[in-house]
Amino acid sequence: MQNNFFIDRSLLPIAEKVAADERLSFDDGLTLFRSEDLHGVGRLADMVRRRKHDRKTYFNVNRHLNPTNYCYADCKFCGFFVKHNQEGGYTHSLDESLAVARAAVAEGATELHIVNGLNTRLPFAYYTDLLSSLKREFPALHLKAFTMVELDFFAKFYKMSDEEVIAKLKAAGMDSCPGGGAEVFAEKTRAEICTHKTDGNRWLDMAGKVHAAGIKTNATILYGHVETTENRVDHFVRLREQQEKTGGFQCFIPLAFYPPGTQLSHLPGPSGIDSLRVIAVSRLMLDNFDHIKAYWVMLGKKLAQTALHFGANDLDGTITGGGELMESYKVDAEKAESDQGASKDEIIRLIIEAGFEPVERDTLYHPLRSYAAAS
Ligand code: V47
Repeated sequence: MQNNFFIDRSLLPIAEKVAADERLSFDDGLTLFRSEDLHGVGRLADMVRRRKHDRKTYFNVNRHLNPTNYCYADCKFCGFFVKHNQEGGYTHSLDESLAVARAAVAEGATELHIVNGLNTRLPFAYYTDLLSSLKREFPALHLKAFTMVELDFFAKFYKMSDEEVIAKLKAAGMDSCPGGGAEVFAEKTRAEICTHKTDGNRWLDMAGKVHAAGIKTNATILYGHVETTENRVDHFVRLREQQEKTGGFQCFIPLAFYPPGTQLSHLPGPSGIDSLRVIAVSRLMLDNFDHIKAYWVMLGKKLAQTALHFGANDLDGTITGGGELMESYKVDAEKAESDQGASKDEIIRLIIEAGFEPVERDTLYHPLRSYAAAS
């Protein structure tokens, strides 16, 4: 039943908390996910989004680099990485990676987003040489490199302490870390989809150690596979608690599961409605995260644009091509529209069309340039 505020009655206690800027509980999270009033949930998320950022919507010019796709982890949701005994594996030489960076910088990229498979046939120097060579040639290029899962792998495989791994990578040029590898923290579900990988608590612990070293990171959730509603809310609450402790998360990115080519290809993947709901509930639950990203590569441009009205305030980067991992998940509609990603002009147009004000940012959310806002 609705009231004068056109919000379902069951959401009213939550609406009061949101208006008073109070923290929502685990049960509030479940209520938001289970509410039939998607508009109501979206309006509450929009209220928070506007309180934090008004109409500002951020994007950056970046490029993904995936130097090696060999990985021993065998995650069921992953359709990209391969094992050493399988076809289709590659490891870029240093020169190949530098060529990717060169092309990105020529196109105006301010960030390189670097993620790898867990490759058991490379020395640690492969990664430090990569970072230091990139920094030598492009001192101003921000290197957003390595997930918490990779850092955990480095510590165990190369027999170093976490602190040592982080310090060596930082010295070589790691400026911040992307949010991948979080998937779903809840133990039972995580064990079902990624048996051989860093567990949820270890992921959070490593993020805390990276924050303690003065390095910002992002966080993600992979949704729309076998996870439950409780798993989603649990994920938000654990991230929120970690943020209270170490405060280094910049941005949260819900990642819509893309089934083709994975061991879970029989699943349908999340609907557009579900994606809007995950974005809105994450905005409402993660009150101590500044930014929520609608990652257009996986959502599709039109849904990402809509998500700006459901709590998201960032569209991520333009992706000027070359990131094998992300290219492989780009939704089919987007592939048909453009194999080259989105141009800066297109991202700006998407944001203005949605009624927001585009702000080009660097990786650490310093504004670089604002564009004419929609009136
Ligand atoms: O960790 C893997 C996810 C992540 C699939 O920090 C899949 O700014 C959908 O973390 N369908 C890597 N998703 C990407 C990532 C990311 C992307 C954009 C921005 C940032 C950031 C981080 O992609 C993996 C995993 O969770 N993933 N397989 C799939 N089939």
